[in-house]
Amino acid sequence: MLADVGLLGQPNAGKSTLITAVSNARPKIADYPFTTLHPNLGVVRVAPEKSFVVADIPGLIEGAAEGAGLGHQFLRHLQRTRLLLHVVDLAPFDPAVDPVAEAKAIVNELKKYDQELHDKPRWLVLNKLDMVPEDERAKRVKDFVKRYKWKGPVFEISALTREGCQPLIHAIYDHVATAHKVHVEVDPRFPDGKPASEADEADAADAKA
Ligand SMILES: Nc1nc2c(ncn2[C@@H]2O[C@H](COP(=O)(O)OP(=O)(O)O)[C@@H](O)[C@H]2O)c(=O)[nH]1
Ligand SMILES: [Mg+2]
Repeated sequence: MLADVGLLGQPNAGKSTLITAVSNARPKIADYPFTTLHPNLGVVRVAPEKSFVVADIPGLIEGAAEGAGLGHQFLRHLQRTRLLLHVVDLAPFDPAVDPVAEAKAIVNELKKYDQELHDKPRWLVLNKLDMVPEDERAKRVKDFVKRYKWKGPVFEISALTREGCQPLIHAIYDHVATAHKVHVEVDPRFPDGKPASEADEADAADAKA
């Protein structure tokens, strides 16, 4: 695994702003999308003993499955995460840009590249809600979800003002902590459970003797 969570979204969706808002990572905001091959990793601390790792994968664009914009490297990184957060700019500066079409284009790349990556748990994170007048937000979100035909989890945030970011990181932590547990329980190398500590290993040795 590279990280618990991978960020996915069009350039300018607000991935770097989000990872900066919730973690210790300090990527460049609004950087040229293809200046780095390497994902930015950030630790998100939910409570003193509770944290998870998030990876900001820059530069995922249409054509990535065919290798555009170093697409293969980025998609490969996403395979090594447990949960994908699909960040969508719900208030694009250019009114000709349709957020639904943008979102579909990215998901299409996942599907073309690897069905398993497409089928990985993926949550929708609708960003830049601060740019939408408060009395229009509910309608804008509802309309997006309907046209995008989305049935999974949806979070409404502003990475800039951090509105909605706390409920998101708590939900992620709960998901990731559960996924870890399930993973350990079904680890085929240890059908009787993985030795968790030296004490357990000593118990196992005692049992053999
Ligand atoms: N108003 C507003 N602007 C945002 C928000 N999130 C990101 N931005 C701006 O959108 C631009 C692109 O953000 P960035 O995080 O670099 O996007 P990335 O390409 O997905 O990493 C920057 O100018 C950010 O300041 C948000 O929630 N609200
Ligand atoms: Mg970025």
